[in-house]
Amino acid sequence: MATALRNLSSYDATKVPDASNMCFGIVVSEWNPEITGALLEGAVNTLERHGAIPENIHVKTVPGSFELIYGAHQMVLNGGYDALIVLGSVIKGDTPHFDYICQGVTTGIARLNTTSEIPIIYGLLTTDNLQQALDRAGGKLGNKGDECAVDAIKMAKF
Ligand code: DLZ
Repeated sequence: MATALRNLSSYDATKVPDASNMCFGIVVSEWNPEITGALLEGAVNTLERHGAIPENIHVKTVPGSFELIYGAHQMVLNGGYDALIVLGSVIKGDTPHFDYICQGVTTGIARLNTTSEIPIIYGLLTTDNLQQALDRAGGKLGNKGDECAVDAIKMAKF
């Protein structure tokens, strides 16, 4: 379903497990910081809304979305997490770089999900322009960070 048909911050709260005993790691990219900062804020607020305590939400930053793979892998190796979330924003430019980064991150995180014992939630916005990213980072289509937090709680309980 296209995101345009669905608000990323809308969900049935009665279907979200209690997160008060869960520990989460979040890896966030520094590229497009107005977007990734909003994604992070949404994710943290939503985790806390469902009971996660701030001490059990560990945030690490990486320079760009491509580094989300390494960052998530290191957090898996560190251990102690029930679920991880990666957050990034890749905005299409004039060269094929966009496609390589998106493909690389998607493949890397997908692979980590099959080799790790914890779920890694994919919060990478891949948009044609800044406005589409703003729309999905707390704008008219909600916040992808909220959606990732809900998915992280559900998958931690899985
Ligand atoms: C190089 C690059 C470009 C062009 N665009 C983005 C982007 O829109 N979003 C993002 O998160 N990162 C971008 N990067 C940086 C790469 O993800 C990566 O950090 C560098 O290629 C170094 O590995």
